[in-house]
Amino acid sequence: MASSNSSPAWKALQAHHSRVAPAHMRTLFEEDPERFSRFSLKHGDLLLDYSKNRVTAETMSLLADLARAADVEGWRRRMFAGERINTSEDRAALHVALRNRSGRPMAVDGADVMPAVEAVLSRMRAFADELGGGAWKGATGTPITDVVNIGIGGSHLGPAMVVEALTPYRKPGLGVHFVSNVDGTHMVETLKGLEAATTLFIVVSKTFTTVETVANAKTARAWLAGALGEAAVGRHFAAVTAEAGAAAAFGVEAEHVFELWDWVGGRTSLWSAAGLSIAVAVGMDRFEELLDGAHAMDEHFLSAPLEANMPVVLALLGVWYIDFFGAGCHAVVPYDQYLRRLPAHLQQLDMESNGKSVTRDGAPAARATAPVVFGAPGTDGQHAFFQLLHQGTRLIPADFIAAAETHNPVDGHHALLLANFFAQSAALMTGGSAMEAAPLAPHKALAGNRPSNSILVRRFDARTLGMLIALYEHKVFVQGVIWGINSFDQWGVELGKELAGTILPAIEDAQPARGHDSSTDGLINHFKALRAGPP
Ligand code: G6Q
Repeated sequence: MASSNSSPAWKALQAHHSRVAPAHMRTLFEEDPERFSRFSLKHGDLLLDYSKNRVTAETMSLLADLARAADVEGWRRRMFAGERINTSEDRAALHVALRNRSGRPMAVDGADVMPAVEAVLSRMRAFADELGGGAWKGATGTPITDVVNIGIGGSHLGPAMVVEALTPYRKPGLGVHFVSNVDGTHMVETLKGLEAATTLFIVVSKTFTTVETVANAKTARAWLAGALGEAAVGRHFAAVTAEAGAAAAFGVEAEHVFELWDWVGGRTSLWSAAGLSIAVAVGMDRFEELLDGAHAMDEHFLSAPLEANMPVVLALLGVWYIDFFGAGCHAVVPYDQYLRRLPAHLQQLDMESNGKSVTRDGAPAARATAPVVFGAPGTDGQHAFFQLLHQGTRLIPADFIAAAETHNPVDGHHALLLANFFAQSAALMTGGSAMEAAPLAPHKALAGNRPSNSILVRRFDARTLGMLIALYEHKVFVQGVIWGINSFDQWGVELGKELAGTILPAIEDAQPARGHDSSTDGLINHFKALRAGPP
């Protein structure tokens, strides 16, 4: 049971909040020289410094009480036990099995899923080796040089983010591209410069019904068949899906279909064959290092006490700001160009998982849930939205993420980058009054007391990246538990998938649109008039 607003844990935090909210972090640091070591955690090469938050030891202890009252430990056990915690879809959420490197069985409905997981991993290895080694020949007998991943949402964001993040580990000679948008531009621009004879498409769709993916897959097939003939399709398509029949009907040969299971949610599927493009891009050894890293975070999440549990601590800090300070946003700023797509991945993970206003049992949520997650790489973000972080009227907690080693050590750039990483969180925390006389003084003053977490790793490699992504997955899960919501369904997205289908006939119909609201009819009819050309 999630604790209600009137539960002792919640009330204790409310009372505590009114006492600590006015405190400035600058003072908290002055009062406690040990604050950094008291409020930081380390697991492997990953350090989480959460000392620049508006918390005291008592805050953290009361927040841990809240987690206990919400039975975070029980839900964690249920998730790892493969129970059907995704109640509205009556499914387990067992993505942790995909990176279970412990040798222990993991079961859904009493059946160990690990043999099937291992079997798919070894098929992925064979596929990635064959492609990477040039042994996979297209229909004309030439090796494949380019792979195009077709998928959207969870079947796109994670793999695309990881492939880019692991650019330094890319296999030479093999281009990996991503097409997600139903806007034909995405496919057209991607296919420019590619040769059908040397291109292979991986269609990733758990359902194999997603309109965007099916449309893109059909366009890709037509392009391929147009160049090489229908008979060539089999050598140039693979699929990752829970619906093998639909993939076969599309024309993908059975030996090129990789299985997904209903207990794998889209936004946590990059660890499965949905990450096939990752395995192709960096090789299966690296892919398994990614799994190893995630597994290391899973073990930490399972075993560390709540107070010293990184995902739990991050989750509780988020709840603290969202539900007690009224914060509505959360910024994610990776100080690493290769992690450019991380904010988009975390945006989906967080907002699709916890962007809910009803609890598991269908009652209205008693408190605010997921924040608006946004971000951009540092230092670019500093020149875009940081002004608002420093001086805006809203409190926006931020996560800063950086590595001690760069993959590209050129002319002091990394020191400059890291100097910004350290300086920004410090400035947000301390603030500063301007050495300026009126009237400019108020404009230049930084109030400070703006919270951030800093995550510092040795180097962004596959293992560290796996840890980092799993850290956020579990953070989001814990927050869902505290809010009493099901983090694993996405009915808003499902509904959205159907909406365009009802409009499409009105667009294609020669008659003016009618019967929708007047705005929708008006827009469609104006669109038709524009498309028809000048009157
Ligand atoms: C993720 C969501 C959603 C999904 C896409 C693609 O958790 O469920 O983003 O991944 O809509 O769905 P398919 O994989 O079924 O095409």
